Amino acid sequence: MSLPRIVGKHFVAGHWLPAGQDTFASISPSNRNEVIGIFPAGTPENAHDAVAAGKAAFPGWKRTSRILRAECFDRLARIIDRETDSLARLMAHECGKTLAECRAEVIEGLHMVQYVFGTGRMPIGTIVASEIDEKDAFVRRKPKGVVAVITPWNFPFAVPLWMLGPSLVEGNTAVFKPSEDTPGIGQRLVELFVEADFPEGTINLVHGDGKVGEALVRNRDISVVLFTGSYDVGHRIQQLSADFPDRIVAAEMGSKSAVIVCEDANLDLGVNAAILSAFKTSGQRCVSAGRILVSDKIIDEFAKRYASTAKRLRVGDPLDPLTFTGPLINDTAVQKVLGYNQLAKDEGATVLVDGGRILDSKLKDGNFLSPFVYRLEHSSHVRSLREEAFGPHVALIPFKTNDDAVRIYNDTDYGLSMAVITENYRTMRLFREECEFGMGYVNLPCIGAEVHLPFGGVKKSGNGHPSAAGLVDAVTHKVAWTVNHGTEIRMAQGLSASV
Ligand code: UN1
Repeated sequence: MSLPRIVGKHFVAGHWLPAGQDTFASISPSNRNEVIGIFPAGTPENAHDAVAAGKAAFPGWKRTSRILRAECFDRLARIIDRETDSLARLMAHECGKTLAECRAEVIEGLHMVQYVFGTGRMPIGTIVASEIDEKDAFVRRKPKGVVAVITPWNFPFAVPLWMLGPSLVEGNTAVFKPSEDTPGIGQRLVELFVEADFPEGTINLVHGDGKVGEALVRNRDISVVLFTGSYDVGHRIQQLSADFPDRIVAAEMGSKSAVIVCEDANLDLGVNAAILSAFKTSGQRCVSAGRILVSDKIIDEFAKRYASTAKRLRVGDPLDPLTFTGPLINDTAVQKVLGYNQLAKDEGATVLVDGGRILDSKLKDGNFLSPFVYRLEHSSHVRSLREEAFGPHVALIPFKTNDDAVRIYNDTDYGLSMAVITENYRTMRLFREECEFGMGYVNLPCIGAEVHLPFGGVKKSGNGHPSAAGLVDAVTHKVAWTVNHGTEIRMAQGLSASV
């Protein structure tokens, strides 16, 4: 059943602005005949107005008691809880993730809101010692100003909340630009902020593509850019931001995450973890595994079981409770994955499951792809083992020793997520210490992070703190505050105070 069409609007300084001439449509990835809504294509002027609104609201919001700021999030939590089902349904229609996954995502967003509310009455700085006994020294945090929140389609509700939550509770204001593939759920989220009574100008929304994103990034009144998305866009944001000396860019970009299945692995658990890592969300999580490294002692048996499980995964309608995974987000994504499937073949892969477009009559109007699984020896110049396909495309790569597995794992430009399947604590520790990653898992898939943990990677995956609770450091400026309780000046480092 389709949903009523959304009338898209920007939200600036507490007002919903009707669309002008230039609009774009949000189309369901399950059925290209289903229009979710029509949205205004943001202009540089819209971006400018939204930043100006955030700037105007900043002084008042910053001075509002932290506890009152946090209480807005308590109201928001109750509204999200009430709306869980309708949000999940809209999300499933708009981004094609299964209803169960969409519910989990709404709950993940809710967890962030609850976490942020909880921090309202928690300590917000530290008291440190001074060399001089009459001096008290404090580390305090100040909000940085207006934060640009630029988010992807694949977590259109939770990722914005990971960013907006810590930003706003710390006293910043925000301009939010949702992905142009999921503007409907982005707008719905802002409606909930409005209902929760966040003051005018504290949260602003502009719709549109890279043009409006770039206008935000070029605006000197933006103090922080929080970004999750592709490496190319993230890198462009970093380059443009180099012109602003005190701007922080926290970027979470690509990955070629992996599961490492060791010789001693519990095979059932290993197969399950590797299937979830590669194919949940059709491989479209930033943490999805594009590589399964498997000990050469067990790879034959592992590959047999893995391929037979991958073949029986149900790809289909996200609203059908029996579906394991839904479509890809759009045709560009489909073409990219098909290109990597072909590349793997050209690079000498042994194809174990030859996935591709699903053309059966019920799914032909959507972007449905079945899993593609192949086996290939590691070698540094093999592109399909290094580059991100962002879809249901996964390599099984044999390794001889655990040290080889470390070397193979690290041999990409990325470093986001890693899971190791082993019963041996020394093995586990080796991978923890030697692999380059942001999120590490043992006997689990390499997806499924929780909001109170840091989230972000290294190398071309970004700079480690764009999303989830660890973000507080990116959206605040730490200040040292030192007070003398003596009646005369005494200096640290033995520095003379006599004049
Ligand atoms: C993302 O893929 O962009 O760790 C975020 C996970 C989710 C978040 C993924 N909690 O799989």
